[in-house]
Amino acid sequence: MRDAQPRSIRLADYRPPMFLIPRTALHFELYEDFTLVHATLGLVRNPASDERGPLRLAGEGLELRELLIDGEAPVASRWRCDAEGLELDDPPEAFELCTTVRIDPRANTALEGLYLSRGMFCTQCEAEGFRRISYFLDRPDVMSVYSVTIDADRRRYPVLLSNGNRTSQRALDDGRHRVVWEDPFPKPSYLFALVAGDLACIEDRFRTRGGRDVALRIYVEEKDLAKGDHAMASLKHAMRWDEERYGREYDLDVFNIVAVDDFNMGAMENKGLNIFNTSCVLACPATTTDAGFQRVEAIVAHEYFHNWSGNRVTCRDWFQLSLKEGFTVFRDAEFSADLGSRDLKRIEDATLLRTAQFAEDAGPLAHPVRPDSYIEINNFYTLTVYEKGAEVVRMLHTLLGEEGFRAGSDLYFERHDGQAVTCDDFIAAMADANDTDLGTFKRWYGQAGTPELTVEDAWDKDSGAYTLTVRQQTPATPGQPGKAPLVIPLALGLLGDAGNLRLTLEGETPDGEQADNTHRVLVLEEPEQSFTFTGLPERPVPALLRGFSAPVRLSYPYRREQLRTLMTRDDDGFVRWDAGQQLMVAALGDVQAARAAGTTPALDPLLAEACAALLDPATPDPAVAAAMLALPGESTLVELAAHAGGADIDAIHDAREWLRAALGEALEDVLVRCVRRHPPAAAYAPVGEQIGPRSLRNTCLGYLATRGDTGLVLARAQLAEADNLTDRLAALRVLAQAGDATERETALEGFYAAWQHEALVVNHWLQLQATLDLPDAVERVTALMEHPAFDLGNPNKVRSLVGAFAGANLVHFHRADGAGYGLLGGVVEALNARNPQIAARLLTPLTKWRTVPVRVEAMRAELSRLAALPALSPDVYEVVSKSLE
Ligand code: 0A1
Ligand code: ZN
Repeated sequence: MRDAQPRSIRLADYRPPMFLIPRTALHFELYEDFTLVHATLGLVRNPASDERGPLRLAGEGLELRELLIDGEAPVASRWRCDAEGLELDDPPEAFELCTTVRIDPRANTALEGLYLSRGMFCTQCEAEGFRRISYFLDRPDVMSVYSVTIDADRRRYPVLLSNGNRTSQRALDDGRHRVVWEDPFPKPSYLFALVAGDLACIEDRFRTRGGRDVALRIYVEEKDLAKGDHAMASLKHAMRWDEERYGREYDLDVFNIVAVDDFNMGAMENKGLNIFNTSCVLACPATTTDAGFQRVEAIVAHEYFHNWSGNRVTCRDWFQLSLKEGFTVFRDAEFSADLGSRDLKRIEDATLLRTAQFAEDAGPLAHPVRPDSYIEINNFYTLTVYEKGAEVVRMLHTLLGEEGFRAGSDLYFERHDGQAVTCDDFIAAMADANDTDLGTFKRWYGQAGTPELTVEDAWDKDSGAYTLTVRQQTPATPGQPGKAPLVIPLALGLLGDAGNLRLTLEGETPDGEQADNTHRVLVLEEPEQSFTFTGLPERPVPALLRGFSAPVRLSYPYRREQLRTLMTRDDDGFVRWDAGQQLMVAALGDVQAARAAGTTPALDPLLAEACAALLDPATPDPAVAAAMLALPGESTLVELAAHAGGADIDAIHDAREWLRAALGEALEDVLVRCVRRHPPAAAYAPVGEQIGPRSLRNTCLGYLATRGDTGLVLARAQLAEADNLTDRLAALRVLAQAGDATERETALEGFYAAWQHEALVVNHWLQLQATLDLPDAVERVTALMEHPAFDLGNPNKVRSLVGAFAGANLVHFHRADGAGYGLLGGVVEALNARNPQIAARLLTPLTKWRTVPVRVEAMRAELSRLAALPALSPDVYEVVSKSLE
């Protein structure tokens, strides 16, 4: 908690650690009401440091019971300990430090360090949780080989786990037992993990390419045993994929995953012992949606991939977080694209980036992929570090090509195995392996803000020359008034009447033979550049930013017919989808303009015809059709409007609902036919052949919800007959949103009665209600906070109800009387001391006050109220103070 103003940590102040800790032995004595942690650390002075003076070890909330230096208690005046750690005067060049501390996992509501979740001990040490377990040099560049002994009651905690391989196990007196784990790989303290509980496990094996036989185990509560198979299959796919695509093999004899219910994030890549939020690992048709199954697969893979990109090669300091996260998100995105639909994965990622990351980059908390400073590192597990960081890695892949990129990644792993390194080291390996200079490219790591590309074209009919002029500019962000041009790969094609045109840039010789000369990656690096394509038979339609080749905003003055052409005819799935979205944005603009002028809006016939075509039985891919039929989300529209000067959330919502109803009306028959054409599969399976048709049917149902009984009848039947959560939730949403009050409450109560024993389903139930567009939405959320199903101590519940309301129910969160802000502020206040990490994360929607001009005062007032609270955690303090600046 805050006494004085929390201090900023700056990248520029990085110093190597004074001491290293090559060996760490920990002994845990776990009891119901306290835990003793005995640590024996072998410390040696770091030859890379010339710092002298006292040695500080981090430690928080620890009650020191014993302190020995080389086996002896030091003189009292030679050491001291405060709320942040332990200080030793004039430490010897090499010594053994033994400490015993008492901690209270039961009272740990912040879920950092060692805590209890549903009677199970578990840990979360990233980023700085280890200091809540023992005094340590709790920084990622101090890597140690760990030996961990765990004692606990054998009946209550039959399963005792830590990192690495289990080396011994024996019974102790008094019904207790002892297990020892040894991890041969040096690791930073943030990768330490311990679990103790009464858990069941599913087991499998994997033989690595090099012949190592690995035991795979997923530990869950007994009741969830049937829900681990999908994660296990995903893990094996990920292990094989990493061998094939990156040549990376697993390196221990066991790989354990544990599912816990109370967890601040999605999952954690602790060496050999991944800990997962139950929501990201458990899966079965009745409790998991199609998207949920895909999420489990992606997150299991993400954590597994960290074994190399993060664990074997880790970060020197927390400013380098994207070194492991950006690279690993890129790796998991490619994995998902290879196993599922590449186009859909790209569309999903581009959507996330354009809505949430662009908003972050345009807001008060904008920061570079490698931040320059922070108050609380937990606030920097952001979309910028993860998703934009992954886009930066993707751009490298685009620029170097698959082979060049792989050569760079091989060199990176080989050069830095066992080290804690920086983003510069990653870029240097990529550059060295490809004999190229990436100095300018590196600006992506240091410069915040979303670059804006403005494209103009000129056509010379006589010579058949077509010139594209591209300007780039990155807007100012807090602390960064001026920006330098970036290296931006702009992938494109040119469409003519008969399809893709061959591309020959001025000065090149036309290549008549090469089959794939219809796609090109232009490399931008100047504020303005022109590219002339020659020998074209007709004026083309430019298909720009294919595959979303860079995390930029791009503007080109497309006419609607051109968008229609791209939507139906471009080779690239992202461009086709994006053209459709732009047509919808234009149609929404028509509605808003008509409303503003007091006239009746009219549906753009071009859009209606394009949507009808997507519903045609001949449309090849139902999953892509569903994505293309989905209206741009309100958050996307708000972000776009905010960029253009300020968003009117009520007008956006009204226009979007009008368009949904207009398309529902115009296409009612086709929509109904499409629903009937895609009946539920005989037996649910989360496979592409079923997910696509299901998604298309439920998208149609969403439109038909605007058609009174037509939609309600279909939804009632679907809810009654569904054998899976995806269909149940889609139907429930229609009934709860479009039905009358009796229908709504009956359906919601019936659903709860049927599923109240399944926590993850209840989370969906909370989330669905939090995002209903009903006049009393705020009151409903407030009432649900008192429901027995809600628990302020469980981050999943808080996210499902309060996070979903503030982040996705925009009109009601921004209600004119400020009740939505008050609700969020109240929860943040309640969580500030209890779980600061979650409190600070929840605040994000309130920090975007600049985007909503008519609510500036009310939003700032709530932020100011929070800022004035006594004992604000550094987490909340940082978000509140920076967003008020
Ligand atoms: N490294 C994990 C996610 C994670 C991040 C931070 C945490 O606490 C602040 C916990 C977990 C991942 O990328 O999956
Ligand atoms: Zn990660």
